[in-house]
Amino acid sequence: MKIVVVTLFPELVGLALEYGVLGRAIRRGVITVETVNPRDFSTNVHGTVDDRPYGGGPGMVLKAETLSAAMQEAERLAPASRRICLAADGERLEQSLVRELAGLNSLILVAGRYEGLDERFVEACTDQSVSIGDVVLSGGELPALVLIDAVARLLPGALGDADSAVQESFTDELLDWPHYTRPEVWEGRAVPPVLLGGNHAAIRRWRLKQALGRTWRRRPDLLRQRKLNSEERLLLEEYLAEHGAPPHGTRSRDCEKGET
Ligand code: 9D3
Repeated sequence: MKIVVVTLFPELVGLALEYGVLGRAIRRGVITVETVNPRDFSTNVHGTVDDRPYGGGPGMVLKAETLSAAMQEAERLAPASRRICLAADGERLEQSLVRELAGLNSLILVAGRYEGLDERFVEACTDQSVSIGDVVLSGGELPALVLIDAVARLLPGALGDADSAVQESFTDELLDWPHYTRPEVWEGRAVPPVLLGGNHAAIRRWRLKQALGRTWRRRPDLLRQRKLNSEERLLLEEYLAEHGAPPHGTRSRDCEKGET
């Protein structure tokens, strides 16, 4: 997959792409990432890329002309790409969109800065606006990297043999179970004995129970979207019996979210 990032901070984007799974995917040629800097397409000697908002108010707006010139260069590098704006007011990034994007040959990602991009550029030159969630950041570069990371790990050849993008189906759409490694006791805290026994059926049941219980407690919205089979209902009941009533302040919130 070919990815072009339109950004005023190409070094920031480049640095994050050297590490971990993403770095290896790039070194292996699973993905290529290039950057285009709107600053290089400024029409005046000062390298101006932004200007004050019409109608007044705080902050600056990235100019449509320089963005569109940068976009032309990006489209020359990666023709016929999905063009995605990283913007605080975009649709929320979710794994379903990540899977869709992982099926494409190329992406152009536009990272905004300041108050945002001139809306006419967004309308005329991009296909989609994406946000990584309801949190206020100072620009689109980190969200662009989040998106690249999520997409890259789904591409064939990106993960090592030790990793796997294919989750066991029974824990799909649930939070993870807790993990432990040596020593068996750390600062008086023991590893759950079932994990030491080598009874693989019991370990599987324990992990599924933990995953269900944690999801019920922390993300009831996820459980509501997912049907539980009879084993899962039983395990969740066991979890709730074993862990007692939720702590003060959380039970009523869970109920408000529609849980029983
Ligand atoms: C009216 C309030 N504005 C500033 C407080 C809105 C605003 C403008 C620009 C908020 C954030 C930004 C910069 N953020 C992004 O460019 C961004 C972003 C984000 O802030 N949160 C989650 N996802 C993204 S993707 C791009």
